[in-house]
Amino acid sequence: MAGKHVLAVGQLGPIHLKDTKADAVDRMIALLRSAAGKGAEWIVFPELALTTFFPRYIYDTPADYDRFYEENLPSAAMKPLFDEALRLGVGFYLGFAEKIVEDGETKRYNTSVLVEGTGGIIGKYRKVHLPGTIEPVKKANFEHLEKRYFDVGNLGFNTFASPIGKIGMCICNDRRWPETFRVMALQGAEIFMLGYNTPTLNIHHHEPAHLREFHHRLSLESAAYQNGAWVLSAAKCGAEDGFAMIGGSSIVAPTGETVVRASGEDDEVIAYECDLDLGTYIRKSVFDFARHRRIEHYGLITSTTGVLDSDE
Ligand code: ING
Repeated sequence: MAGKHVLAVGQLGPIHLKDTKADAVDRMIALLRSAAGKGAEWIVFPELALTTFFPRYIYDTPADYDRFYEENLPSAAMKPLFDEALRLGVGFYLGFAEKIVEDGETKRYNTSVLVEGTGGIIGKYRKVHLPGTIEPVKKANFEHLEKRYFDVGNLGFNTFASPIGKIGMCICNDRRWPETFRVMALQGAEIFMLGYNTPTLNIHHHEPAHLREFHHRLSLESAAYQNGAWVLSAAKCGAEDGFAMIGGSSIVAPTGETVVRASGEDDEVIAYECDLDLGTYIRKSVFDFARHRRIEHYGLITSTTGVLDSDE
């Protein structure tokens, strides 16, 4: 797909435990309207955009945490957003916690969905790279328990045809793994959309605070350049019940340059006229996969998980 399209990112500020899903949806509808006012054809919302980032808390039974999940698509909570997007003719990416019965088993996924401006659901993705732990580490006044509350995504990394071109989706920690983007770029992805909730404090390793934003930006700019694609990222950020998460929602060009970034840590729309042809030149020169890649030397990437013979 060629040509220029105005695309937007709808950053969300904090969602507190006391906030309802309807509160979150009302805020996203306001962002949607603002994006439409800027001529946007699509808007990207954050990961787990309907609730607070609940994997920071310790819950013992599904009865304690099932309230954070959606059991239908669209769920009753999401429906007003779906309806308004259809009325405005704007497509969107939405992150949410998904609870579903598959082959007779209850599964829970950290999921994102792609909905076209004509209302059709054109894609779904379930987060593959789940950070954190199953059991609490008790090193700070919060945890990171995505491995406790979500199953590993079982849909893989796919691309989805849309009126603005081939879209690839991922979620938060996925952006730190180059395999995420390469697998979708090998399927023709021209635009990557992702949401994230990234705590400012790393509870697993001592890390200077400035590195959080740097690694976020580095991951996206590298992905954009090395795959010749646009990258749109939406934060849910600010202090949720006092637990701070980074902002930095951004739109990155296929050259690897961040062309627009959110300025604050509250609800905010950023938009940019993305020239899809900018990606074409990157993919037909420095990263012309067909001409330059040598897969006969890449076998270890899919044949081994950790470092060979490592005693680390
Ligand atoms: N959050 C964080 C992220 O990957 C994290 C967790 C931060 C892991 C920094 C490692 C380093 O942005 C989610 N939700 O994945």
